[in-house]
Amino acid sequence: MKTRAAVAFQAGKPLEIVELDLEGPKAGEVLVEIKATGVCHTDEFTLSGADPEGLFPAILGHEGAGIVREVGAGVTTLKPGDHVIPLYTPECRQCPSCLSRKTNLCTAIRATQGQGVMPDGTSRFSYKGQKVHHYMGCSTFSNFTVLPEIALAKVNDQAPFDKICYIGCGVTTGVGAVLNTANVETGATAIVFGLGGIGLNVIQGLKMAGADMIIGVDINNDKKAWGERFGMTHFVNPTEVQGDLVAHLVNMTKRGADQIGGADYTFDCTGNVKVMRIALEACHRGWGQSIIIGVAGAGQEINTRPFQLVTGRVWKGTAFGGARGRTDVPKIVDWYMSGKIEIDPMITHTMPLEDINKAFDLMHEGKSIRSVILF
Ligand code: NAD
Ligand code: AHE
Ligand code: ZN
Repeated sequence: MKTRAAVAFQAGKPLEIVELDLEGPKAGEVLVEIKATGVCHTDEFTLSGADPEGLFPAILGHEGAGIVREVGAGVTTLKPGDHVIPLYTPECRQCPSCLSRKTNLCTAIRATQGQGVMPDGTSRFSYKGQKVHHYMGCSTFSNFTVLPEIALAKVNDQAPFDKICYIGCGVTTGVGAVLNTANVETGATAIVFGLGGIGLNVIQGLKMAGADMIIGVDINNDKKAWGERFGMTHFVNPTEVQGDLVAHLVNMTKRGADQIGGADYTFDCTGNVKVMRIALEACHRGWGQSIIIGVAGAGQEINTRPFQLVTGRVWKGTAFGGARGRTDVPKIVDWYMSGKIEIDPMITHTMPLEDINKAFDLMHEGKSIRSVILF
């Protein structure tokens, strides 16, 4: 069949809207009509050329929602008409990682996913006879896409696609980092670096967990009102801080008889390795945990004095907020439907596929929280 998609032909170049050829689903695969997709900073990261796994040409996009149109042989858990969210972190429930119960990082198809192909080693997309790569196993910047059955979460069919697509990455990552990875307790003190599409969901998760002090840090002053809208209690713009930012944050979080400052939990939602160091060092001595969410470019490394860890600070990372997609994503959709979490205000812009490059411009200009493409 034919499908309309935004194709990344080259790193650093705008996406091009073209009509491609799409092969139907093979055994264990599912054809999905994408109805809406968010544009995440990770799409920008890969398009920029900074992603060591970046492949071109490719159809980017990993934050979608849509409807099953056809299933391949052997597919038992989905049928045409089901509403689904694609999962860049699948859940096979059979691999050693899934069975370990210690991680959400299913390994069933990770190797081929990173090579931009389906589990059988081939791509379903082609343009003028040339192969076009899949991306993060999802390729939601295409009106139709093919995914493995284990990479689809079946969700409430009353939920609006233009909102729940955000659960395919940003919402689940931010809220999950708090509830699954950090396991934040009531009364905690937290610092969130980067108040974008992920950071605001970290704040939303911190509020749900009952954190008392929630400090947001961003170089863009427009993000102050955004953070406050979701429960941030204090805002810091590092460019306006006199002296050392770590000392400033530690000072703000001084409490208890010994007046030792530092946050119980910090979250990097910037992808900047210098910020990651500050986030670790702004943690409380003895127990503070810093969670890395941001994705850093090829060749970038994190640094700190080992003494920071010797004295009890913990560095952790999280992918997809530690969520097991087929189990957790339908629940998060239900949280949205029952009003337990908010999504609507964070979707600041919607546009047709033809305008997708505007979504990247808005992100670069710091003007959007999430742009959503409607098919
Ligand atoms: P975004 O562009 O919406 O937000 C980034 C925010 O960081 C912006 O508000 C920006 O002003 C702020 N910022 C930039 N530099 C800063 C600095 N030095 N100090 C403080 N704030 C700064 O991006 P997003 O969609 O929220 O994504 C954030 C990061 O999370 C990206 O690196 C993305 O690739 C990554 N990510 C990771 C996962 C995961 O599973 N680990 C999932 C989604 C996104
Ligand atoms: N390809 C990059 C890494 C990118 C990365 O870390 N991706 C996150 C999701 S970001 C979603 O917006 C992730 O899930 N990582 C786990 C995994 O298995 O990819 C690189 O540096 O090579
Ligand atoms: Zn993402």
